[in-house]
Parts: sequence; structure tokens; C-alpha cells
Amino acid sequence: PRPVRLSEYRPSDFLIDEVHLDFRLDPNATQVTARLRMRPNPAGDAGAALKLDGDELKLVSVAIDGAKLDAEALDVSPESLVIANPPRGAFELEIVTEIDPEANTRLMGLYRSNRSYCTQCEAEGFRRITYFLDRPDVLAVYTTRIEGPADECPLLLSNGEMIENGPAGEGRHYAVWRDPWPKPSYLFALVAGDLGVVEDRFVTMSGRDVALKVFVEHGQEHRALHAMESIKASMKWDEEAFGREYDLGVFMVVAVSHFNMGAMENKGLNVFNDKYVLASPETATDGDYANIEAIIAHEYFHNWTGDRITCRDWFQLCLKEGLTVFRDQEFTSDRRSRPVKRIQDVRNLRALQFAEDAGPLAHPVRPQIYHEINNFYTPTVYEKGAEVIRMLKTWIGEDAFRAGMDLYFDRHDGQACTIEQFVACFAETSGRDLTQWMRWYDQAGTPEVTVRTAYDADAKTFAVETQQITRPTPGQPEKRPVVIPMTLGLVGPDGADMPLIVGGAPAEPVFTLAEETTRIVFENVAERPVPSLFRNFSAPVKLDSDVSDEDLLFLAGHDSDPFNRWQAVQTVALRHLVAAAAAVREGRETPVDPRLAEAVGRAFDPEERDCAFAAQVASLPSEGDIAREIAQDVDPDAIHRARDDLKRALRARLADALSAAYARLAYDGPYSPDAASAGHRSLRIAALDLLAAGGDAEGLALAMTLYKSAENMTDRVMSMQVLSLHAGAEREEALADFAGRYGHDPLLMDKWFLIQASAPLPDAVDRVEGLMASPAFDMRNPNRVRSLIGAFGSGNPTQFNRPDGRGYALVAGVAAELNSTNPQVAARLLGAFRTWRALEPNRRGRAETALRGLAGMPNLSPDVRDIVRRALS
Ligand code: B3K
Ligand code: ZN
Repeated sequence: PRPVRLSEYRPSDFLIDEVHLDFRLDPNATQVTARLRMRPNPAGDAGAALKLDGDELKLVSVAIDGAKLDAEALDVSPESLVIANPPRGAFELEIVTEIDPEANTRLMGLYRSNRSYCTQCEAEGFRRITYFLDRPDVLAVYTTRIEGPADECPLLLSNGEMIENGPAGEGRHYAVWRDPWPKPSYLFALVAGDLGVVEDRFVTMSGRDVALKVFVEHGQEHRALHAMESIKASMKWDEEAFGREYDLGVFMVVAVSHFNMGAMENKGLNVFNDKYVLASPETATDGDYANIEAIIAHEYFHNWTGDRITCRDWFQLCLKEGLTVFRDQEFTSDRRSRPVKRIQDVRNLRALQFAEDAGPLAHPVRPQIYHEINNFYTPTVYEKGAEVIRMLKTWIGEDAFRAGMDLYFDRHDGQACTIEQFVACFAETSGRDLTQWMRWYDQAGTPEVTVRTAYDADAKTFAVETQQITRPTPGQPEKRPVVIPMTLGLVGPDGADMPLIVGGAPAEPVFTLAEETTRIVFENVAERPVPSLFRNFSAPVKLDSDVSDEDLLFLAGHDSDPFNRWQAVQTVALRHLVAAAAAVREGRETPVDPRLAEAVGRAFDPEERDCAFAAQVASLPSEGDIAREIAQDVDPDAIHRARDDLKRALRARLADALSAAYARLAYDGPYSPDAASAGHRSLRIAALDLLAAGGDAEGLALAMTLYKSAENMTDRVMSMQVLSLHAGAEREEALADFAGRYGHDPLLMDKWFLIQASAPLPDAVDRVEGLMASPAFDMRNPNRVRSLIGAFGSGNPTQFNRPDGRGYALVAGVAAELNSTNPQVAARLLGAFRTWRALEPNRRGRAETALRGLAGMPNLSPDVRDIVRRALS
């Protein structure tokens, strides 16, 4: 199949102003009648044929302005419907199709989950419901009539507001929904079934009353309260932070068990993976509570950034996704700890996006070509897309940024836009030329910035020299410099920020690195400063600086920027771990700098007030972080060993402080998932994790006690996780107990799957294979697959990368199995291979064999074929 290119974008030859849909629900033969008010697009080709998209569709009939078309007038296949000579003016096209929701295992279009009907249309699922101009720049007003059995589907939902309902005979009933806001087909949704509901209301800033409803399976209503609170908080925040008000009389969220991703922002009717709705103190961890809040917010914020203003084409995906991730990050920062949120986001960015950028799947925030759009819902489009917006705000300043957002909403409401149109708003409000800025959207790869500094005691100057390079990525051999905002501070010997004087005048702390090299000379610098570079991670770059470990550890204790206090410890630890991993391979040992242990130990100091922040300081760089730093000839076992050795050394040095902290941080009282309580728990678990380093018997005993006495799911899961890292009786006892307690709850069993799949023990492959055969596992449910196979592939570096290749074979085998039933999930699993080229030769060879095996399979889905082809290119 031909790739799609941004350069080949053309406006649609036809427009659809109104859509009337009529669904007659039936598990295996749902009839869909679509009546479309169409007209030629003045911006399109006059006289062009009308070509509608389809996907596995069965056509029943077609009529234009009431007259049935015969077969000769049509060119029809399951994938398209072409009408050679449509009317030249406005006309009504009526199409009847028949679909089989029960057989829809791909979970795109209309499908069934636990007896309910639901839809997923982004990106190209609507064409699995009816033939359509299934592209985001065709905006129409939708009216949807749903008819179904009253007993099995008391609930009939779609976008907008319900305008009519009633009986339809023979035990059936119907409802009609109308959404007044023009939207593209990917935002269409339908849900029908028998669900419980939690209801509330919200009064908007202009005083309009909005009914709020969260639908979940009967008996789960008590687990929907946190989601409901999160909706209200999101609505309020978007009014305060961006002046955005909700625009319908009802806002609905539905939780379903079978869902290919997290959630979907359909207008007025968000459909969610139940994992990101359901929470109660007995069943959810602190992390679950935080995720639900963030994802509810994300989907709600799409109402303006995505729904009211949408994307012209799928290349512009980051227009809505990068921006909406930025908005949900800001929401969380305002509600919880801003520095801790920043640290978590940067950890995540590095783990996922930097890894993507460094391997064969690298692509720009706005790709220029794709074979399968589903494979571009990536950390690059989402998370790097958000970083580019955050960086823009840092660079042009808060006021110009907010004014640019206001202008964007004002100017483009109701439109399908491009990144150029978005960026133009900020060029206008800031008065800056943003031509070079566009490289952030079009150039793939993580820029690497080298910083060299020099203090001249006689001249009292401090020079900072920078150099930026971006390495070649697939399809982009040549790179050009990007505009990098570097927020910088000079920290004096007393720990205070020194004034920044450049060219005889006070300077702002945000410096622009737009050329390959730059040189900034600070004047009147009375004493040698320690530079604090890229404060708050002001740009998504990889930094290599000449700041010594000693100076970094000084920053760790003194920097006014909390992000860099955390980063300083990470950098020192990472330098050690890279050296230690090399030493392991040579059979040498690398002593741990006592000052590093001391810096980590400060996290457990009784004086430390911010537990969540301290917990971040105490968690070492991940094995993935170390592998990325090493970059080539990677040996995952050596990395694991080096990290484990460091944990043991920290345990040995800090044992007393750790035990004291673990005891001091004990607590009782009712569970609350708020950020402070969660931070407290995370610091206590960080102490426990170090106490159990190397399988220390006392540490394991503490973990076992916590597991047994846990009064909330966070302590229970986290203690089980600590136990699971160390082979032995405790581990097996906890795992068996957990399965006994929660075997009936699929979302809790997902945690149990995930912990076993990610344990770095030699039996992991056997265990995962055994668990795949267990009754709690279900290959048709994406949550189960991700918890077991996904976690193994992406969260278990030593066992996925076993030198004998069994880890690769396992993941490739499951992807092959899912290739025909759910290609999207299959392709996602293969993301585990995105770093294969960086491995040492033996593993690299075995990973390649697994990928080549897949490539040679007959009937590869476009999703899997695309990933395999790019991974091998
Ligand atoms: N927009 C959806 C993602 C759709 C993915 C389609 N393969 C959820 C989100 O980002 O909010
Ligand atoms: Zn989104």
C-alpha cells in the first residue's frame, strides 16, 4: 500500500454539512443508515468522482436524493465506495451498511465489550461503520438515532444532547441525539448497554448548568467517584487557566473493559478504558488515582484543543495531542507538586521519547510520511509535542504565550488546523520570527548540547560555550540547528543565585541557543560560580557538561531550582553507573563515591519535608536510562548488575538512616490519595526498596510484614513489587496471597501480571508463558495483554533481552498471534524492539532474527508490517 505524505495533502472534493445516522443494533447484524447532506467543495476539484472510505464494510444500498443507485453506477468494495458521477450541486446521499459488532476483535468501529456496544473511531474507525469521507477536515453536524432491545440496552448514548426517545415495538426502544457542534467523524461515538451511573452537576463560569454522568458496570458505582471529582476539577481549571467553558448541557464518561488505548475524547461522550476510571481505596494505588485524574483531565481538555479546533490531517496530530498533554501536565502541576510533576514527566520523556528518538522508529513531532497512522500515536507526537509547547512558553514568556492561546481559540474555533496556523498565533503575539522554531516540528532526533565553562578570576568573567548537534535519523541524514531556550543560573559559594550580567547589563535567565555554537560571557562574577544549566529542563535535549561531580553535588544541596537539585544527583549516579557497567563487563569493581551515597541519604533525612520530591531523589536512574547513555554495544545484564551493586552499596552505607526513615514514615488513619500522602508512601517504599537490596533478609522481612498488614492498595502492591525482585519463599507467598484475594478483579490481576512479567529473574519467560495459560488471562483484552506481554517486553530489560533470544521470541510470537485479531495492540507490543540496534552483537542478532521472522509472515497487517519494516530499516 502507498504511504501517505504531508506534501500530497489536498482538500476534499466534497463536503458533508449534515449527517443523520440510524443504528438498528444487533450483535451480529447491525444496520446503519447514513443520510449525508453533501455538496462539492469550492476548494476541491470540480467534477471529481465521489470516493468514500470503508473498511471491512458490507453495503446494503445506496441512494442519491431518494433514488436508489444500481450496481453499474457504483464501484464498491469493502474498502471503498466510488460514485463516478455525483450531482454537481448539493445532494443527499443515503447509504445502508450492515456490520457485525460481535466479530469486531480489532476494537475499531462499533464493537462489543462485556455485552455493551461501544465505538472507537480515531483515527480511521468510522469507516468501519459506514462509507464516509473519513478525514478530519470534513466537519459536519450529527444527528444519531439508536434503536435497540430495551432490556439488554436500557442506555442508548451518542454525542451531544438527547432530543427524543421512546418505544420502538417488539421490546425495542430508541433515542435520538443531536450534537450542534460541527465535528469530524473520528469524534463520533455511540454507547448502548446496561450500565450503572454516577451523576453530578457543574455550573460553568457563565452560569450554565451541565449534567455530569459517569457510566460503569453495575456494582462499580463507588469506584467512579474519583473520576467524577476529576471531571469537575478539570472543568473549573480550564475556565481559570485558559478561559475555556464547556459547551453542551451534558458531559458523559463511559468506562469499558476492552479498549485499545487509554481513553477517547468523543464530543460530549468520552469513552474510557475502565483502568482509567475505576478507583476505590481498596482497589487503587496512588498511581492509579493520579493517572485517572490526569487522563480524565486530558480527554476533557480535548473539548477545546481537539474537538472545537481539530486537525486538518493526521500529520497535524500533535496540534491536539502535544497541546493537550501540555495542558494536562499544567493541570496536574497546579493540583499537586509542580517540581515533582516535572521530574516525573522528564523521567517519562527520557524513558520513552528519547529512546524512540535514538532508534529506528525515530520520527519528527510532525511526521512527513506514514504507512499506518495508528503507529504515530507515539511519545514523540504526544510528549515531545508537549515539550515543544512548554519550551515555546519559556522562550516567548508567559504573557505572549497566553495571548497566543487566546488568539488561537478566537481565530480558529470550528476549524481543522495546521501547526503553521497554531504557531502563527504566537509569532503574532510575541513579535518573534518563528521560522526556525518550526524545525522542532519537522526534525526528528534529540539534540545533544555540550557545554564547556571557564571562570577567569582576574577578569571576573564566567564564559559558557555551547555546541549543539542532532544525529541523523531514518530519512533525515542532515540536521540543522534548532532554537534551544536554556534557562540558566549561576550559583555562588553561599548557594545563592548570583546576578546575571551580560554586555554590561542585567540579563534574563533564558538564553537562546539558535546556532551550532554559542558563547555567553557573564561579567562581574566575583567568585567562581557553579552553573545550573537547563533549569526546570527548559528544553528536551541531552546535556553533556563539564560540571564536575563535586559541583553537581553542591547544586544538589543548594540550587534554587528543585528540578536541577534532583537532576544533579541523577547525573552523578548515571556517570557512576555507566562506568560501573563497563567495569562489570571487564570483571572489575567500581567503588561508590561516598558523596553520592550521602546525597541519596539526604532524601531520608528527618528534616526533609517534601517526601514526594525526596522519593524522586532516592530513585536511581533506570536500566533504560543507563542503556541510552551507553548508546551502543549494550549489555543489559551488566547494566542490571551495576545498578544492583549500587543499591547494595547504598544499603550498606545508609542502613541506619533507611531503617529509621522506614519506621518514622509509618502511618495510620484513613487512606487518602492526595499528593502529600502519596509522596509520604512513595518515600517509605523507596527506603524499603533499598533495605531489601540484594535480597537482604531483614529488608525482605519488613516488606513481607508491610504486605500482610497493608491497609491500602499502594502499600500492598508496592511491597509485593519489592518482594518480587528477589527469588524466594516470600515472593511466592505474597504472589499466591494476592491472587487468592483479588482473583475476581481483572484490573487488580493486571497488577499481579505486570509485577511478575517485569521481575528481573531468570524464570520470567517461563512464568509469563505459564500466566498466559491461566484463567485470568485473556488474549482478546488489551489490558491483559499489555500487563503481561507489554510489561515483559518494555519493563524487563534483562529477561526480554535474554542472550538466548527466548524473550524476543515470546513477544514476537504474541504479536504474530494478535496480528490478525488486533493489529493495533500487536504493533504496540513490538515497540519493545525499538532499541534493538544498540545491543551487543549476540543479542542484536537474535532480536533481528525475531523481527525477520515476523517480516516473513504471510498476511501481515499494515500496523505490524509498518513497525517491522521500520525497525529493520
Ligand atoms: N485521541 C485518543 C487517542 C486515539 C488513538 C487512536 N489509535 C486519546 C487521546 O490522546 O486523548
Ligand atoms: Zn489526547
